[in-house]
Amino acid sequence: MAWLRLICVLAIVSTVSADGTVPVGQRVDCFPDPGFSQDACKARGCIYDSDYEQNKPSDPLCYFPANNGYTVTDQSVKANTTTATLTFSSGATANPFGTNFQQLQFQSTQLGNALKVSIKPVGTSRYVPPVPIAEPFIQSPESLNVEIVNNTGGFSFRVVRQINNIRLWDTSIGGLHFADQYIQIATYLPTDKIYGFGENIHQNIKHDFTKYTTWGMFARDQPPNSVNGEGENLYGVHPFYLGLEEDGKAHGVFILNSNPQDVTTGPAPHLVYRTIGGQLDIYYLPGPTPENVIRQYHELIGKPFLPAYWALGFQLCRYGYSGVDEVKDTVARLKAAGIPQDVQFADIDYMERYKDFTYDHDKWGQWPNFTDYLHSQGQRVILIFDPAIQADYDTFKRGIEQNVSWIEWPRDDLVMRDIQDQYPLAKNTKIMLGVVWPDKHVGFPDFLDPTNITTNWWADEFKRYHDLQKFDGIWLDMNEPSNFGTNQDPPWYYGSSDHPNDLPLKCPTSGADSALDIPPYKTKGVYIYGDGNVFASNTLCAFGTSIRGQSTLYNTKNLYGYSESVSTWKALEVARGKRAAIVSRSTFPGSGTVAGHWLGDNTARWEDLRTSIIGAQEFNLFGIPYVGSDICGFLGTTNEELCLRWQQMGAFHSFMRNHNTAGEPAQDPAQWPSVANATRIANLFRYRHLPYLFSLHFNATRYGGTVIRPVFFEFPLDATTHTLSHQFLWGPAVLVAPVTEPGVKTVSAYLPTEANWYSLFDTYYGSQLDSGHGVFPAPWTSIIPTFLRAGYILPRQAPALTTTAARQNQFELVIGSAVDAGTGSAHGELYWDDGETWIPIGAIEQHNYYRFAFDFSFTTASATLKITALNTATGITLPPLNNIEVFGYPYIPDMNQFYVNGQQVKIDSLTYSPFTKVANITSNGLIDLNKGTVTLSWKNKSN
Ligand code: MIG
Repeated sequence: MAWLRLICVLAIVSTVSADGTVPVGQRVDCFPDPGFSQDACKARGCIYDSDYEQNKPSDPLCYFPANNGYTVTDQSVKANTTTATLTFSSGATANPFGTNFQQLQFQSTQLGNALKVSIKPVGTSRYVPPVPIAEPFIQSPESLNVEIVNNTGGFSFRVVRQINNIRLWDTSIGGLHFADQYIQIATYLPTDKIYGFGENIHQNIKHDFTKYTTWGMFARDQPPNSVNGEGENLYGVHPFYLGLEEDGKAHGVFILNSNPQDVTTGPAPHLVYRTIGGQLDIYYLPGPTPENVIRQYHELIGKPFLPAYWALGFQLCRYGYSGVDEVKDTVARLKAAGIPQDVQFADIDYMERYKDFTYDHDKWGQWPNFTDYLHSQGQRVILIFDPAIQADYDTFKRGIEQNVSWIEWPRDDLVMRDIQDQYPLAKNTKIMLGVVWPDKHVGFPDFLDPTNITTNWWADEFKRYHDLQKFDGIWLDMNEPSNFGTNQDPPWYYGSSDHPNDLPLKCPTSGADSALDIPPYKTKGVYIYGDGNVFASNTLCAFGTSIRGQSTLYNTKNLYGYSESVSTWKALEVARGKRAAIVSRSTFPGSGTVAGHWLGDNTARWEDLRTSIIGAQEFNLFGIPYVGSDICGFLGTTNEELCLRWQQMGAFHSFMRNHNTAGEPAQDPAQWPSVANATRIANLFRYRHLPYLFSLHFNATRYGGTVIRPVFFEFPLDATTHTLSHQFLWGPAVLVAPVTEPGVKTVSAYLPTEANWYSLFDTYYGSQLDSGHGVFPAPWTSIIPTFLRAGYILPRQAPALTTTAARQNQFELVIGSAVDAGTGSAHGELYWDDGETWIPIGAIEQHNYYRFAFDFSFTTASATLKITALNTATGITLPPLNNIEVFGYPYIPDMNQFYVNGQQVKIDSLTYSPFTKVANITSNGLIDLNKGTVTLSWKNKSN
């Protein structure tokens, strides 16, 4: 046995043994594509391991040697920039998917306390996404350093947290390659507590590093699979993660690249990042708190837009409404059931044969009138718009006349004449015509057009349409972009009753013109769908041109939804001129500056309810806090219990919309008395607390950061929180524990022990609860377990059936006292504005708004609530603050000793329970917030 022991010792002292083998847990896969065999592996010059372990099927058996083929041949340090020239050694393992550039330039730059590392070939310019990335001076109490290593393992670099030398990245794991169409970089990680990367379905909020897992990042019209997904790429792309280190400090890493890409996480813990174009621009953010990291990230990519206040109300949608009458009945049904509703949607049904900027004059002829009616009721309308424009009607014609830019064929001789020649308007163009919902072929606007022609045309179309009917918000679908039946023979829609047999788009699959469509490495986002899948599946050809001919979809497809959102922001401003909301299916870093997101075509299953809780938290990391799922489930048939629980949970998501696909039974909440009741209760709770939710959004717009927050963000030192996937926080102060399974009337939840918590739901309302693990009642007839953190004050407002009405109601405060030796305190704030004035991107500081700080404290003898107007607005009248509820109050307030600014005032009613320790003070006109800073105080009864 002596030899065996020796091997073990070797493996411990050195990760790389003499023959170049690498332990199974820290490999960089040399065969991420299909077709693996021993011979194929060796042909790549990689190391083959014949020792397949049945129970570890994800271990790479073909892997790169643990060194980098590049060595440092030149290095210089100037001010805050380190530059190095890397040269590829002739004997090194070659790039399996192309020829490595001989020389790379490595450059690291300090951005204040953050760091940017760029790696690109020397002497060749590479595509960089045209996304406005501010490279600000990021401030943090912590700094990051970069260290270049050049030893027998070749070049590697480390990004080190200065204060404790923790290596956030260490690329000495090997596997650096950089060819024209295959770029790979791998690194050890300091922690397996990694959150983010998207858009994918994650079963847990924390990544699983016990095995190798690869995630596709390639925008695709792909319904999420919440049951047995395998890393599918969904609608958007977010190459960003947050890492939580051993000591509770957090960092962030953002890779700015918009080509098809994927990432593998492995047990070392380590990760391997692959992209098939562009260059590596990697941003490292020092935190050190999780929320710091996210704010720093949003400083780079842009802070989230502020939704109109009404856009925080409840929204109802479905695909397949038969016409206006059905919508009318539905809205009336909700109202009769007392369910608050702010927004009614119309899906593509409203259009005349699915053409944007039209409506069906038959079944939807009354829609403009109904829109006016909804407005008279204080309600709003959001309409769907698809990006693709049918090639033979006015909107398209104006586009041609105005010289709009489109996704085009790269050369005239490639144009599919049998399609093009059908359309006089398109005949003499290279516009790449595809097929979506409309009856005839469609063109795809190039929203990255560097002139403003395309955006101006788009905005003008919205303006013309808005003149016909006064929609309020905009729903952007199909913008991956999605195209029907590409390269399919016959395409799936042939013979469909709702779609003519339009010739499908064919993209090259061989020959010189297929270099982009059939790249050497196609990424996980293509491979996962099996044989026959290519870049163009479900979309346009990779070589289709964009940026007015300067680039290709190969580079920019992942930006299509982002760029459409930016153009639509302009359209909203021009057409409507008031703040609203845009929700977009495809997103990229920066999308949140102009749009929100719904989590796509989920299915009416408990699994989907659960993954949507994770998805909403992730999109808050990604800078898109205006996010939610299709409540009750989009695909499939929902059921009473699932729908009820989903309505209850969805009431805490910023974008709260029930949506259902065509052909399924109606699932608006009034379909079942129980769901109607639960929704009414959940919505009333939501509407009551909207001033708090709005304030959270306002903060995110001002500073970046999250609205819905993973629990560990506030308690990074509490390891139990690190894996809590299905509980979440509303800002710092409210913890929500949804019901996520059938047949239960309780929820097991964890209340972080570093804090104290009060019940904010029906059971034990206002009482302090034991921290730690607990089981809480969750009947169908109340809201789900929700908790107020001690030390925080929430602003609220008496609810109503619409936010329009609720905004006129009295303000209230609920105070969760942090009690210490008979004294107590709590703090909070309220932002308030008129709810719908347009705010240009980045102009929140010039906006007309109120901000109040609330500071509460008490002693045995008395209590003081100081309200400070930190910012005041003009022309806005605030309703009075009439009610104050104090949790954890140990004394009996004396009703006859209340003072406003020192002047004694009369109180209409006061209740106090020595058992719950809740004091409730009500008085009409108690505090006039319009007067600005004010102090309320009272004395306690002496025992
Ligand atoms: O091909 O507009 O994700 O919400 O109802 C389906 C019809 C097109 C997909 C969207 C979904 C919407 C549906 N759309």
